[in-house]
Amino acid sequence: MMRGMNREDATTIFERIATLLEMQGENPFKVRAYRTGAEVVESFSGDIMKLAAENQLAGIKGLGEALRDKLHEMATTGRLEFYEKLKAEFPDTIFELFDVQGLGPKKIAALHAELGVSSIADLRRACESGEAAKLSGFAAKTVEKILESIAFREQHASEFKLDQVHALVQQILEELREHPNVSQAEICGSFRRGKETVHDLDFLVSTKQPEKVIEYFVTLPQVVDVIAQGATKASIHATHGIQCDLRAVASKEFPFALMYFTGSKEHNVAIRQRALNRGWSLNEYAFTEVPDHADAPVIPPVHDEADIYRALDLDFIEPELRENKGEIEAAEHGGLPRLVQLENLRGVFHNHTTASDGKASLREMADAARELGLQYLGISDHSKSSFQANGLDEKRLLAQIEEIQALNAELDDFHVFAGCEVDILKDGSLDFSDEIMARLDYVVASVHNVFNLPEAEMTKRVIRAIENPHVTMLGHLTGRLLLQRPGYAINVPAVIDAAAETGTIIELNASAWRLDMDWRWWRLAKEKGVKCSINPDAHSTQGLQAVIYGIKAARKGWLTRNDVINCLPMEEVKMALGAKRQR
Ligand code: DGT
Ligand code: CA
Ligand code: CA
Ligand code: ZN
Repeated sequence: MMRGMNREDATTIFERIATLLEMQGENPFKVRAYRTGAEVVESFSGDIMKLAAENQLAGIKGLGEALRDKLHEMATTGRLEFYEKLKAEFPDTIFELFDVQGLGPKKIAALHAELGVSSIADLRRACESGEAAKLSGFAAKTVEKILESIAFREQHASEFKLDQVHALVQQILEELREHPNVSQAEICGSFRRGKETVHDLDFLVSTKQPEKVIEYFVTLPQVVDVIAQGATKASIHATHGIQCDLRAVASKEFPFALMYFTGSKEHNVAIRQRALNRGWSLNEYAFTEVPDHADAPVIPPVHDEADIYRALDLDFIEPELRENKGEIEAAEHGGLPRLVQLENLRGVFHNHTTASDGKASLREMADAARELGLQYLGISDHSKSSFQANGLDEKRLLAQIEEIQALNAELDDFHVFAGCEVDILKDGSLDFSDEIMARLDYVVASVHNVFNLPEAEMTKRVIRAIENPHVTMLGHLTGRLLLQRPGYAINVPAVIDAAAETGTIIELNASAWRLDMDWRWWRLAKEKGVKCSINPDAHSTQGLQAVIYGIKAARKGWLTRNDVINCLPMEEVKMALGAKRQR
């Protein structure tokens, strides 16, 4: 079945139409009609896209006939011809401006009309020359924020999020493994180490026919252009413009090359030093004896990566841990953790439905979670202050709890937990009363607005929220959006301490945009006894798949299944959710 557009996309399109029309100098009433239309679509209580699909929009205040028709078209076809045509009248670069944080549609229109700004490059020039500051509505602070946002984007311009590359990696590995001359194929580099973003992808194969395999690689369907091609290596650009390197080695070199190209560089340097200390040099092809080293032991045979570590008297170090952050010392004395695996997950919390800003209904989400082999699903739609996300008020929340109870009565061997993603307000109070939260199985508390508080104030705000006994877990701790905006200023160790003291779980938000709390903090959290919940923050059935990224990040944070509450079976997880209220 073809899916129409969701509310969020339709809102964005109306907003963009308003801005584009404004740039063209259209009649202000027409511009305002689209802007109002966007607000109506965004805040309408009820499934406006469903009504649009069924032509049931008549009588809704703020939506004239022209807009109703357009909504119908979007809801039924998933696109809008009028918008496509309008868009085509502008340079593509104009849309870069819409992604700049702190730059709303009104400002974009003013910049375009007054200064002819139609790309990020133009915008930077206008800000740096002082021209932008002369426009009304552009305080010095605004201009400064815009420049910061441009710099952040540029700094991360050559990085990719995991959702942009994950499927590509699987496809290319599959294609390489299908080739008759390939005996082994692996992905190395930062991707294998589970980094939250990657610069490029490093593939490795073992083969006796490197030229044939290289020739095959550069003609794969995902290849956009070939950067370089040699006898044993090649580099290409693939989908989204990401660079993919391929190395071809002989079978006996494969474990050495796999370890070398997995990195990290810092891990490799430390391992190489360890080899040198016993009289062996180690490179991407082999161990070799250092000449004149008097008492070097005999080099043992190596068939896989584990043999390399074993030869150096180390336990096997999982790729995610190879950052030279204590993993080598731990591997000397059996001190490495047994890392959590995707198969250990029994359920997921923090998921949205059409009741707020999700694309799938409660039942569709439950069916999808069950199909993934999970035993339980936690729903946590937004609370009322998140009006831009159609957050639920008390009445709608209580109705949803009843809907969930009815669904549970129907389902055997699967359970839906009734939760809510409750906004942490500016002063650290919560969007719902204790009385309302007490009706829920669990609460995820998150910051969704007022990001610009000083660090001390933001820290106090979040700590006040987690001191509430009904706050089961803390959502996306820093609010960062990878490659788009840094997190807000907050003292993470202080929050971890408070979570430990109050028995609050911290979320590992698994969305490829977030991966927040960051993997670099989890060892500290675990040391303090804080539990993790790997939360997909799914806004669609597809969104549940984000747990894959969350597992990578959890592994990178040294977490085991015992550290992650959603590895618990049904009865135990119920107790874990209730534990804080019982304290
Ligand atoms: P990125 O930036 O996301 O691509 O990160 P990586 O770690 O994938 O970095 P990349 O692609 O430059 O190199 C892949 C691996 O190759 C790296 O993790 C370790 C290894 N490697 C690359 N250059 C060197 C080097 O100069 N010395 C050592 N020891 N290892 C290197
Ligand atoms: Ca790489
Ligand atoms: Ca590379
Ligand atoms: Zn959220």
